[in-house]
Order: sequence, then C-alpha cells, then structure tokens
Amino acid sequence: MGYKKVDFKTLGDERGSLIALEKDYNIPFNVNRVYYIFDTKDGVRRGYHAHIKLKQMAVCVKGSCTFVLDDGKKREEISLDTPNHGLLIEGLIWREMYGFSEDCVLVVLASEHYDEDDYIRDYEKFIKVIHEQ
Ligand code: T46
Repeated sequence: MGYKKVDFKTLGDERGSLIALEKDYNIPFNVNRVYYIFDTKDGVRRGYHAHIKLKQMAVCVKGSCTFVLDDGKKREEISLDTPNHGLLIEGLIWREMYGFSEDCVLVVLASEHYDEDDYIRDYEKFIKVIHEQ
C-alpha cells in the first residue's frame, strides 16, 4: 500500500500521558532526521510531492491536519488529530497536507537526511515513475 495509519500505545498514569517512538518497536526504520511543521497559516496546502527513497512517520502531537495520499491509482485522505496516531509513509506516494488547525504541530520522523534529489515535485513525473516501476 505504501502508507498506513498506526496506533501508538499510550503510557499513562495520574501525572498524564507519554508515548515513546522507538526503532523496531513502532518505527520501522532508522531515524536520521526529525522536523516539525507548525504556525501553518489558514488555508495553506503543503506537500505536493513524492519521495523516491525516504520513509517517514508523521504524528500530529498537537491539533489536527489532513493528508491526501495518492499512489498513482487512487487518492485517499487520512486525518491526524491525536498524538497516539501516526501516519507511516514508505512507498512512492504523492502527498499533500491541508486543514491545519491553528495549534497544529506536525512532527515527522524521517529515515534519511534532507535531500532535495529524493523529491519528485511534479505530478506528471510522479505518474511516469510509477508506470516505470
Ligand atoms: C514531506 C512532508 C510531509 C529543509 O531544509 N530540511 C528539511 O528537513 C525539510 C523537511 C525541509 N527543508 C526546507 C525545504 C524547503 O525550502 O524547508 C522548506 C520547506 O519544505 P517543503 O516545502 O518540502 O515542506 P512541505 O511541508 O511541503 O513537505 C514536508 C517535507 O519536505 C516532506 O518530506 O513528506 O513535509
């Protein structure tokens, strides 16, 4: 499929909640980079790209946003609105993000260092690469 929504176990006690993200437990790749998207302006839509090699786990640790995921055959939307859900994207998937709440903090764990050459930012090129696979 190339992507899936995952549930994280919430560890909690009377003090509050805690979620641990740990390689080979709930993160199926080496984490080489973490970035977060926040203060997103009203009406903004981001993404518009696919990755060739990169694996990522996206978690809305605060607020909410929606991912559009496109594998070249169908489009699906997945909303993230709780810190105990993650979106794992592993394959050649076109993604767009929108509907960011004002308080949204989207944390993304990534398998590789930032590399612009890993991005396909043109949708027609993305479809071509899919068909070449
Ligand atoms: C993705 C979605 C979910 C860096 O310099 N280092 C980084 O690690 C990242 C992620 C970005 N940048 C620079 C590149 C651009 O000049 O920050 C600027 C904004 O990045 P971009 O326009 O790619 O942001 P989004 O929100 O469209 O996409 C990001 C990730 O880039 C992408 O990998 O899957 O979030």
